[in-house]
Amino acid sequence: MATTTTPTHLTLDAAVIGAGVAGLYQLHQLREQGLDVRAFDTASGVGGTWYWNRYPGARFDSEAYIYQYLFDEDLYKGWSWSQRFPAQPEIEEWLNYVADTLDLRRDISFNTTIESAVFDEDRNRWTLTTTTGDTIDAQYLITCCGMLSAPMSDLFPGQSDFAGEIFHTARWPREGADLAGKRVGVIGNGATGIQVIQTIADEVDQLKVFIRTPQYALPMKNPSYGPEEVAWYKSRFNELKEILPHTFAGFEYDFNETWEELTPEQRRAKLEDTYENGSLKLWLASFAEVFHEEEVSAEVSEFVREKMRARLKDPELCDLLIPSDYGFGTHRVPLETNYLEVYHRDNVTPVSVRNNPIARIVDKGIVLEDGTLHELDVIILATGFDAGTGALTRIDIRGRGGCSLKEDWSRDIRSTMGLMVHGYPNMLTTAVPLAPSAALCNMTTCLQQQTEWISAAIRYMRENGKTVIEPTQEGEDAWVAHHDELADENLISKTDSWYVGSNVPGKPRRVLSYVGGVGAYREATLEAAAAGYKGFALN
Ligand code: NA7
Repeated sequence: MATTTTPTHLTLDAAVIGAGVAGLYQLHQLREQGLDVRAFDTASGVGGTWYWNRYPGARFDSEAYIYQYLFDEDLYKGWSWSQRFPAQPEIEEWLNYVADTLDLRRDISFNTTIESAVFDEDRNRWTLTTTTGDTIDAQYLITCCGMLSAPMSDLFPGQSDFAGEIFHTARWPREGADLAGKRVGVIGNGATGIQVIQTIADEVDQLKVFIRTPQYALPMKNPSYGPEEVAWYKSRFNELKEILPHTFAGFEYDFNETWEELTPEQRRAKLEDTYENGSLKLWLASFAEVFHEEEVSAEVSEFVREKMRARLKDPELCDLLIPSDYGFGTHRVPLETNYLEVYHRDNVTPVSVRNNPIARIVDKGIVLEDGTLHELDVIILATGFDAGTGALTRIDIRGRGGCSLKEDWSRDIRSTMGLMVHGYPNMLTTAVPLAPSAALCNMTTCLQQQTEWISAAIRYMRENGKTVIEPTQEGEDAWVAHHDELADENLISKTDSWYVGSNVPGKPRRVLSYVGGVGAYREATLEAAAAGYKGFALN
């Protein structure tokens, strides 16, 4: 017999969508400030990205000890990592530790999906509706939905005809998937695909990797951490707290020498040294010119190609797997462990789909445009996300005068510092376009900054008797112009990837993340606040 439940209605000061890295901290801050606040998440547990991305091989590309929150020394030191770049289960455990230590669970509604959010101009409040018809009335709507959380999973005609199993990496089954002895196809070789491919090659019977665009990949050095290493990084808490918010990408390392001031030998030594670090250091702390100057980009790209060639050896593999038509670092740089060597195995076949794209999926497998059928038991879609905008456009968000965020962003993707959008009063955003995020930022560094800015803005409003905040048209125009000016000078703007939204058909092209640096962004947001929220109207 079907059971019916009566929809509930909640009234809050603030509703937070998402219980990942941003949502947990936002909830904590606003609760500490005395607000009646609650977080909502589709998932059955905390973690956001680290709840959903439980595919084989999922792990950090940021050093674990810089990915932690830095607002509370005891919270930081109460957790010990087992590796420099730990895997998803440990990261999910850490976020559970955070939720438990801060006693956050009592203010989170799990298994709850927000379907719509409508701003009522008469009352200056938001009404959120869940997929089960519950409603939430809140003064502030705070979106902590993640930059990379709306999977691109419905991509090929015929997907539902496939007789085997299809998984998108970000919707991997909690109980795991049995790949042993199976014929498995992986579509996509971005940061995610690379982690999956290198991890499952051993386990599966046959692995076919469908490759459209090759990637520059850097080898990861991932030592285990014992008591000595843990004591070492914990002793650096104050130093890290001082450094991270001010660097280009929110990491502990930064660009500190220019290409110009070094001799060719010194440049080479620097590239070798940062490469040997086994991290993203070559990308985010060798030469900033790699993002702006074609010549530097060409030389650094060739350095990485040389390293890849030495490992791949086979010229055909080199052709297929080493990029030649875009510069190093203009895509997200993946870290890998024996990824290139995977293609030397007998059970692994790379399939180029650059000139012979995937046409459809049929009951038996994947069919390419020339009619070739690749028979498979399992298809893994490592095909990425509708980054930055997708999480919010999948919710029906209506601002002033009924304007729709989905419609607005389908014409032009705009925001004010990635913190608010003109036309959507009292909606405060994290991990949305036009702020440093995911692309060129250690996420926790950026999300701490953004949530702290939001909490401070709300405190300011309460202390000053204000109830509505909204970026002005002029304020938003100025930020968009500044963002675009920096973006247009950056070689990222010339390369196709999720960084510019080109992976989503019809998405307006714009460099999604702010490329002026995490430190510079932070200064700009703090200056606006210190000037009485310059660029925002407060009433
Ligand atoms: P990415 O980096 O967007 O990679 C998606 C991959 O899927 C990429 O190799 C794509 O090739 C490929 N793809 C997508 N659609 C197709 C079709 N139709 N045919 C063939 N190949 C396709 O997503 P990830 O999940 O790896 O990483 C996202 C971020 O998560 C990452 O940057 C980190 O910040 C964490 P393409 O390059 O478009 O030719």
